[in-house]
Amino acid sequence: MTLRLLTTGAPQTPDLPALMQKIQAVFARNQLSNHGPEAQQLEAEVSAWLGVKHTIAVANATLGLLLACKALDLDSSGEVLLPSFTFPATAHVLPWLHLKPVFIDVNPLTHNLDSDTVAQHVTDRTVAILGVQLWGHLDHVAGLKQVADQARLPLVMDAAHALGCGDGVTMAGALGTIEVFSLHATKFIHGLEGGLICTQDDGLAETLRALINFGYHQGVLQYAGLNAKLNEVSATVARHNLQYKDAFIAHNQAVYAGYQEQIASIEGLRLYPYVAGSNYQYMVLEVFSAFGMTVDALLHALQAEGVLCKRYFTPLHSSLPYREAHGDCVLPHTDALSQRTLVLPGGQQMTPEGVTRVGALLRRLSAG
Ligand code: T4K
Repeated sequence: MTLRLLTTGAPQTPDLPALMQKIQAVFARNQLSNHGPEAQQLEAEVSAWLGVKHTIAVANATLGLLLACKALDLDSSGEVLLPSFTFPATAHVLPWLHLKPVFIDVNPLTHNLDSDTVAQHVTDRTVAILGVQLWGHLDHVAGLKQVADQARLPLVMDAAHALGCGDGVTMAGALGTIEVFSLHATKFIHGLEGGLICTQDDGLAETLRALINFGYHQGVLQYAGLNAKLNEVSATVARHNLQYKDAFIAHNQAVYAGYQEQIASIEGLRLYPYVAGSNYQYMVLEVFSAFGMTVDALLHALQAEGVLCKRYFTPLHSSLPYREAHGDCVLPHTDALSQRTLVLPGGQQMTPEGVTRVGALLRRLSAG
């Protein structure tokens, strides 16, 4: 019997036949891009869901973050505070705008920035805080907002992981000055590729709408903008998947509970401690020395059994694009987390049998 491959990041797209009909309707309408009806509907649905005034659909979260920082018109000699334990896209937007990153260590339990640590790094050169809601964690955002408000700085949130996180009243998207979600194929809700920029600020929303459309504002070329529009097929796919958001969260939560049960008795392993209101998308596993294997050895052993996991994240401050300027940063929690963290397969592919299979493998490997 061949075992089914289980893959971290496997896209989830239920009821493909229904989706195909919707895509056919897009082609029948013949409006394939340029803020068509699907993109407009997606924006309205997300705004209503998250309780945010403006949602702007974009081609991906990386462009969304870049244009969010551009819209804020930050002083280009300024510094931006951000974590190093994140996906490279968070930091990469800064050099494009000639802004200087200042990498800050994260809390080893939450994997996210602590507002006290951020406050200690604010100087008169700081022009913005670029926080991340890593793994969909939101608890630190109110503190970051307080630090930002006190220093009169904008708070940009990389919310790539956080769509659907919140208590139903206060949701990710409505917490920072501007927040940016990802709709990449591997995300909780995907549109093949895509992103969503959220803001409560009318002026920023107007600027962003121009910046994603070459800089045109009401037909007049006002800025040196980019093309970051979301096409109609991606918007259709995202809207289709959005219908399943509650089912996805319930399923993810059950998979997480299953992994918790499987891993509880294994020394040296810890699952990321999700709190209520998460979307439970990432099955984040921390591997400590008591487990008896390095993360790389564990990845290889799992791969040999058809379980394809991924290691996240390489510290950005010591990565090639940044190390010349930032290599001497001392970020011990970031370094330690990057050595011990991987993501197990999650999402719709995971049945209870799949979770048991991964658990049994981990138990076998821990026994040496
Ligand atoms: N900020 C943060 C905090 C982010 O995590 C990300 C993206 C961004 C910003 C930028 O968002 P976008 O500009 O992409 O909208 C993946 C995703 O590509 C990336 O979007 C995501 N974060 C990151 C956490 O994960 P990689 O480098 O791990 O590998 P990738 O894309 O090869 O996918 C991982 C696994 O998923 C593969 O091994 C197999 C599976 N997969 C992937 C795709 C694309 C599939 O089974 N089918 C697929 O179609 O980045």
